[in-house]
Amino acid sequence: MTQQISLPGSAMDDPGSEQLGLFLYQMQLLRRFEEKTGEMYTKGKIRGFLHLYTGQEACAVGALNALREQDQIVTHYRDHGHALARGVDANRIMAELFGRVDGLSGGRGGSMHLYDVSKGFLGGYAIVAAHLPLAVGLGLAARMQKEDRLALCIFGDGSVGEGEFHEALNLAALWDTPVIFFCENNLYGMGVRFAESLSTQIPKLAAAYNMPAVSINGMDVLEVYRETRKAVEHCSAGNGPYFIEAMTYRYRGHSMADPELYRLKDEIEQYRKRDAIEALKQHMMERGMLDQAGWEDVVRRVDKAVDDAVAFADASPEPGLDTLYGNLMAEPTDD
Ligand SMILES: Cc1ncc(C[n+]2csc(CCOP(=O)(O)OP(=O)(O)O)c2C)c(N)n1
Ligand SMILES: [Mg+2]
Repeated sequence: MTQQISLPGSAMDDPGSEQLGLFLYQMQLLRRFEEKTGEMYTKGKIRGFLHLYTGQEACAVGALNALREQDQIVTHYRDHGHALARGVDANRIMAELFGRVDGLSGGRGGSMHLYDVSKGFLGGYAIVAAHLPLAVGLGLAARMQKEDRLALCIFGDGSVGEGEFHEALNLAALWDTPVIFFCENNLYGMGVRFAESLSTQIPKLAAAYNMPAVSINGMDVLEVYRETRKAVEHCSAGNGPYFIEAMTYRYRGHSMADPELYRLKDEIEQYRKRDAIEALKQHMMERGMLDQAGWEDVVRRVDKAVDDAVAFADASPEPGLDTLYGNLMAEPTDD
C-alpha cells in the first residue's frame, strides 16, 4: 500500500503534468544516483565519508523546484540529492565523488562539500549546523543590497541541539532576513532517535523565534513543493524567515560505516511502503498522466544518465601530485 499524496491546493499551485513528470524523473534520478554511488563506494571508486539520501527524495525535489533562479542554497553533508535537484551536472558530481579533476571542485571537496556557484548552490557543509549562520548572512546581504533573493538552508534534525541553530534563527528573525530554514527530520541523528534527544517539537522552537513554522509530510513531493512555494512568497514579500520541518526517512544507514544496530528492519519496511516515488507514480497513473511505458521510459533515461555519470567520472584523471599544495592558505615548510 502506498500513501495517498495530497492534491495541489489551488490552480496557481498546481504543478501540471509536465512538471509532475519532471518531479518523477528527478526523484528517480536521485534514487538511482545514490544506489550507484553506494555501489561505487563498495568497489573502492569512492572513498572517505559517504551519506546516502535514498528515501528523502521528495524533500529535495519539492523544495528545490519551488525556488527561483536567483535564490541560493546551503545544505548539509547529505547533499547529492539537493545538488541534483538544483540541476547541478550529474557527471561533475560523480567526478567529484571519485576525487577527479573534472569534479565540481576538482575532486578536492568530495561528497560532503558539493559546490556550484553558477547554480547558486553554495555548498554542502560537514559540520552539523555550521551553515545556518551562513544562510542568515546570505539573507542579510540580499536584504541590504535590496535584491529579491533568498537563501534556502537545508539541515537535519540533529542541528536542533546545536547553539548555532538558536543563534541563526534568532538573528534571522530579528533582522527580517529572507531565509527558508528547511529541516529534514528523518528521525535520527546518526544512531540517536530524534525523539530521545529533544524535549519538545522542532516547529515550536522555531515559532519561539517569531517566524511561521510548519511541520509537513516530507514523503509527499507536492506538499513539499507547495509549502516551499508559500515560504518563497513569504520571504520575497519582505516578511522575514520561514521554517519548514519535513518529516522524512532515510532508507540507508547514516553513512556507509553504519552497522544500523539502533533500528529494526521492520521499521525501514514500513517506511518503504510510503515511498515518495511510488506515491507520485500512482498519483500520475490514476490521473492518466503516466502509463507503464512512460514509467519505463523514465527508468531508462535515468539509468543512462547515471551510467554516463560513472563513465565520465572514471574517464577523468586524478589531480596531479604537483597540485598537492594548491588551494592552501599557508605555504608548506620543510620542517
Ligand atoms: C558540530 C558537529 N558535531 C558532531 C558531528 C558528527 N556528526 C556527523 S553527522 C551527525 C548527525 C547529524 O544528524 P542530522 O542532523 O539529523 O542529519 P542526518 O544525518 O540525519 O541527515 C553528527 C552528530 C559533526 N559533523 N559536527
Ligand atoms: Mg536526521
